[in-house]
Amino acid sequence: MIDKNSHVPIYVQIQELLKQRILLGEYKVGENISSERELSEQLGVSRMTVRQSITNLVNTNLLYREKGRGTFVANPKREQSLHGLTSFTEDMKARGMKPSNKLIQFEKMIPSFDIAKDLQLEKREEVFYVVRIRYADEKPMAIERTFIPVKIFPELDEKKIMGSLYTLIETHRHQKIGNAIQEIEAAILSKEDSECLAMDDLTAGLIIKRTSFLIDGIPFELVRSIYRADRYKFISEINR
Ligand code: 16G
Repeated sequence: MIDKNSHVPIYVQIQELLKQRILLGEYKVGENISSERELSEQLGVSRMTVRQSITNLVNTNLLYREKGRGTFVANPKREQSLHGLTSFTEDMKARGMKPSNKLIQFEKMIPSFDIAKDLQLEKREEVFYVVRIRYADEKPMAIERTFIPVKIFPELDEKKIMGSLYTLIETHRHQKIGNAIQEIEAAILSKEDSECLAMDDLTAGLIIKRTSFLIDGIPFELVRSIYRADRYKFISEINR
């Protein structure tokens, strides 16, 4: 299996072998792969070399390590295009997955100065503050904390928000969604957020802050979404 006379470095050969095992379903998503010791014995190579190959596969997100538990096959990441202003519900349905939500918090409040400024609100204008965990095929993908000016959707309530916010705005309020400004950054998740997303402590998340506007330029949401970095990646086409 491993050709020590080959010009292909041994660690690369091991990587290819492990990739092959994943591809053939010998190692399944979420499954613990053989330990470094087992692999080094099986392949007749040093543990150091095995470790290097595994580290490379962890770095390319094909595998992930859990402290004290071993090395597992990672879930392929969902891709989200950075083109087009789509909703979570639309994105998941487009991938043939079933979206669902868990409502963690729903309240009416006076926002902080910064939030009011982003949403172009007058002093003491109220917002709905909504915290939802968003699932795809029952797996937690993201936590979203959304501020929606009450004047945009006064009749919003805990029941209505269980569906898609964008559908509510477009079909129930008959308002057209126009554009959004989005910022993306990486961060280590708080303990609370990693628990909500069923992740270990100290794992990375992708934080997306989006301010979205109706077609007439009025802001209708300010959202801070935290996506699981191991399940999500964003792609964009760039032209020169
Ligand atoms: C997406 C948006 C979020 C929006 C939500 C509406 C990102 C980063 N964020 O998650 O801003 O509020 O979709 O989804 O894509 P919904 O219509 O399914 O409620």
